[in-house]
Amino acid sequence: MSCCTCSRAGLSAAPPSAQVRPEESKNLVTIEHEPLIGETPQRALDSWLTPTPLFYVRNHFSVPEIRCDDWRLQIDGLVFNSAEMSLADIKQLPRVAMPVTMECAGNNRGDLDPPTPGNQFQNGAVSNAYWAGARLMDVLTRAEMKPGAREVLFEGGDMGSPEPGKPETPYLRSLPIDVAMHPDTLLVYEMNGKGLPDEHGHPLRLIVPGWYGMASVKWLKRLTVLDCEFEGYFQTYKYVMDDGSGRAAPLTSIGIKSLIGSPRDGADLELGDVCVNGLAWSGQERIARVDVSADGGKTWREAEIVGPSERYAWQQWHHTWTPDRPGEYTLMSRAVDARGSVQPMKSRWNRLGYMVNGVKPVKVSVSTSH
Ligand SMILES: Nc1nc2c(c(=O)[nH]1)N[C@H]1C(S)=C(S)[C@@H](COP(=O)(O)O)O[C@H]1N2
Ligand SMILES: [Mo]
Repeated sequence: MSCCTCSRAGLSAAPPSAQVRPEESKNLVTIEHEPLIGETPQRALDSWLTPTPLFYVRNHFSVPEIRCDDWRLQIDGLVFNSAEMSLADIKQLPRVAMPVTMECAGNNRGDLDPPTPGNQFQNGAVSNAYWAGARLMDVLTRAEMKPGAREVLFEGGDMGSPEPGKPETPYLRSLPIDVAMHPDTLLVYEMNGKGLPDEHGHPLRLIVPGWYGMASVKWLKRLTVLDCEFEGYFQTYKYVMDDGSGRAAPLTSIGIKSLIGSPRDGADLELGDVCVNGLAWSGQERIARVDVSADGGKTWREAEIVGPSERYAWQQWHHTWTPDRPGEYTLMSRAVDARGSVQPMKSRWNRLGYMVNGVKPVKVSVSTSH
């Protein structure tokens, strides 16, 4: 088997300093300027760590102006020790660092048929970074939750009216206690080895590994321990799978998914070895296998798993495909995770356009070289 050197060239197993290649130090693919919503450009998806300036941004409101010196994290609700912590207090807690892939629940919404309202994301509302901070668990343990605690509510420092006619609200989301107390749920102050940039939640954000991005509240201001299930705009009305049957289930963990980074859809290729490569991820599970089809899903070949394998980060893969004659081909990739979950061939259509994780075809044409 011939070896694809192209996919290996982009690999870097040595975090945390993300490498920004000069030709990539451009911009996000902007969907909205204010509040800022931007996708990672397709060309950055061949790098395991997403360079910080190209990490997708999804803001519901304007980025709040926060001065580090004045900033405090307020901890209250059903706890014995209400407290205010400074950034220095949080940095004194044991430091944890890990790579985590974050995906917006609306990633690939633009592929749904019939279309659904909302940002028409293509592939790029997903990125991978090295995050560092303290365990939320350590903060909650110091606060000592009272019996009856059920959820922790997180308040962001941003606010506004989420849609015309709705009252102003901060960005608010809650987590069940067991998720909040999980040792991998982090309060992070560093991204790819540097302080958090303003648009990614400076000075402190939550990272809930394996969950869709909406759970990872930015610009954290307040944690409140609750004895009930929180209801709110971003918890109850958005980020729920609503298939029209009347039962809308809240989104939690990222659905298994893969994408082909190269070749691109519509590419003109020459007969010979073709390097097919891409990424696969599945919330909290490692990717066990990725299969590739060059005939629209009739037959599949196992791709080679390459690069770092980390629990919460996407997995790079590649496959050398040698078409035996010129023509039009439909390439597909399909991932399987360590628990045996298989990426669905088709996404489950839902009213708000979330969890679009179906197999995504890439059409290419192959001609003889001249
Ligand atoms: N405070 C606050 N936190 C937030 C959001 C927001 O608008 N405000 N957006 C959420 C959504 S929907 C996603 S997908 C991620 C995006 O994080 P990023 O902009 O750092 O990529 O942040 C989440 N946390
Ligand atoms: Mo999102």
